[in-house]
Amino acid sequence: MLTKHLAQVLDTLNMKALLIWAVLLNFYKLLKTGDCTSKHDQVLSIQVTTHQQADIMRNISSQYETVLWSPASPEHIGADTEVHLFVPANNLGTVTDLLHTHHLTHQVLLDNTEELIEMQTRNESADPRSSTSYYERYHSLGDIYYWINKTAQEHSDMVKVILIGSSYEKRPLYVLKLSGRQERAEKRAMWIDCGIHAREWISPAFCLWFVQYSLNFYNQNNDITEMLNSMDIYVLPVMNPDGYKYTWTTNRMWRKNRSSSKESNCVGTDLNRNFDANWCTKGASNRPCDEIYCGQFPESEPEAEAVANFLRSHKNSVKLYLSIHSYGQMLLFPYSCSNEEVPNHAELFELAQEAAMKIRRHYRNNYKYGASAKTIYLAPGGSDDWAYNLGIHYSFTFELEDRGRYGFLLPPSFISKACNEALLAVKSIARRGASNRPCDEIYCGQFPESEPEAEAVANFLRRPQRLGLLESSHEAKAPRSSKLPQEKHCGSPGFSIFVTLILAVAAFTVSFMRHSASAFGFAFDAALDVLSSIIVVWRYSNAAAVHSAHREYISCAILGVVFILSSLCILGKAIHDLATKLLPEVDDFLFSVSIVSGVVCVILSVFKFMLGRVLTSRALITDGFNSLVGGVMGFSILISAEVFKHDPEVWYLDGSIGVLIGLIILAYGVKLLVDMVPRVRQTRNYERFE
Ligand code: 9B3
Ligand code: ZN
Ligand code: ZN
Repeated sequence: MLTKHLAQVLDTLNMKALLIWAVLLNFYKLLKTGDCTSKHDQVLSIQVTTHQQADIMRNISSQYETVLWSPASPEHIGADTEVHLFVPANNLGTVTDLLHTHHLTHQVLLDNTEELIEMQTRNESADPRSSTSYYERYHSLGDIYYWINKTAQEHSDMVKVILIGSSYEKRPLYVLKLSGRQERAEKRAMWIDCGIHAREWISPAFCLWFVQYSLNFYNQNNDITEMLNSMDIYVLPVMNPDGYKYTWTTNRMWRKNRSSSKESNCVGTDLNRNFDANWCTKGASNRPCDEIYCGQFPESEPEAEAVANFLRSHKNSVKLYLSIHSYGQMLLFPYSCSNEEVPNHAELFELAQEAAMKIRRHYRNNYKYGASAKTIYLAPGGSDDWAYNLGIHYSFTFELEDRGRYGFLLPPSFISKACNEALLAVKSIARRGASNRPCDEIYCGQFPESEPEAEAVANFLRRPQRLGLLESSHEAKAPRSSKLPQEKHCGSPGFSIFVTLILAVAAFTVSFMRHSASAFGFAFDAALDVLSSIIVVWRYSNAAAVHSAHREYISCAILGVVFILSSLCILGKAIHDLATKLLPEVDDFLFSVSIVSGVVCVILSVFKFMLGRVLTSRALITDGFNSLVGGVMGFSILISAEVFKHDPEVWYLDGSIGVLIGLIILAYGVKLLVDMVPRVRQTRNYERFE
């Protein structure tokens, strides 16, 4: 006995020692990474204030083996520039010493970029518990080609694949053409390209996100449906496949394409300096080793040439050009290549402003906007300027998230937010840009959130991107997650579940005490309500799930089954009561219970209907219907008891209402199943592609 105790005490002591040891070890690590002798590659943020410092910074970034993240080229470094510089571990000491001697203050933006990179390339699909969808991960070039094929096959009615050319290393350049099922004469078109710059991984991720969202929500969501019915959308997911591949295999920081020539040992041309818009003037470089090398002549690069050829041959239909880049959070429009204002500057400014405002309102995120030359830097040869001069007078370049916190190494957990906010901007610009007049018959999508009250409710629901039920394991894996903006957990679905649960218990008690068919039906329905609320919480459990048509359909199908089951119970009980000629007993207690539950259920149902309408979610509307039925049942008890009091002949009202409601629920459940089962089958491959 004593020895056992002793052993226990010793064990605890051991544990304590171990704990202290571990704490000390971590402390040591912390101290070590705090100074500049990190063994890891880092990204530094350096504040340049004087012209002298700018000179020094330009020298450092060009003479040492570093990669300039921001600005794109040393020549854009001036006094008052915040420079983001990637420094490999072996150069870190030298570079930071230089910074110190020249009184350049710096901050470590990212330590251990290797780990971040590893996190981005990890194939999570192997983990079945992973709750992230295909679209919340980054994908290799091979995966993306596979996805293009698969998407076109599964949506052959809406998607066509067009081969517009090939890259320098002879990889195909595929464009997805999305069109609604409505034929309209003289259709306008929108062009979106992603992945001009290899290291900007969020850009191709956005193109994939955009395509899946459009296909899933066609005929589900008014603005997407209108957008696709009124115009064809050409999506080039990866404009620079060679460079993109290179960032996966060799150098994550690569920007240009992979072309080479005999004149130089350096590889790559900046595709966004290779277009014929003041080509290779100030803001581009004619040195092949530079990051903003403009190439040998305009459209010398096969990737730029292919895009230019395609747009030239479609310039009558394409009214809107969008090019997706990162990072910096900006909505830019021409010109980049000159300080001149374009003729419709005011209109483009307004469009960008409105889009930025929506992002701020919906996602609490700030995007800068304006003409490129004044907003970032003077840069000639860009695709947006060229497209503008071709006659596409709605031409934009988006710089997606973030503003430098992770830069090009934006963790996968940020993909959904970055894409959703950009999608909002695309929808906003497309709605007005597609027609010259603010609102004409060709396209004036009636946006579901035009009513401010509805929008406020939607924001409320959208804000907590993870409601907690499916809290994903990968969030824990993400480093520095403590510094991520914390999303508040939303108590409202939980509250709804709690309230209905109490009502259900109360109603069950009442129904057995008072032998009321309606009370029994109500009780069952309240229980059902709890279940359906849980299903709806699951449906919206994370940002990607919000856009998952598959989840929507599964939720509805499960609700259908639940509806059928409960309708059978309600019918059974009601018919039994009618057959045995059960008389409703009446007293104050019964009255108050029915009033309270009826009112609560009706309020809940109104709330759910409103949300469901705003989010165009059938699952939510169904859930609202469910609550409404609960409310009706509550009042039914009240009414039938009241009627019975005045006219004892009418004893069957409660039972009859029970039968009626049972039949309605049954019909609704069957309809849900009939509608949803084929759709669940259709969409089941969406989220697990590989
Ligand atoms: C550059 C140009 Cl040339 C343009 N027309 N629009 C935007 C930019 C900025 C991007 C670039 O290519 O440097 C930022 Se990644
Ligand atoms: Zn870019
Ligand atoms: Zn909205």
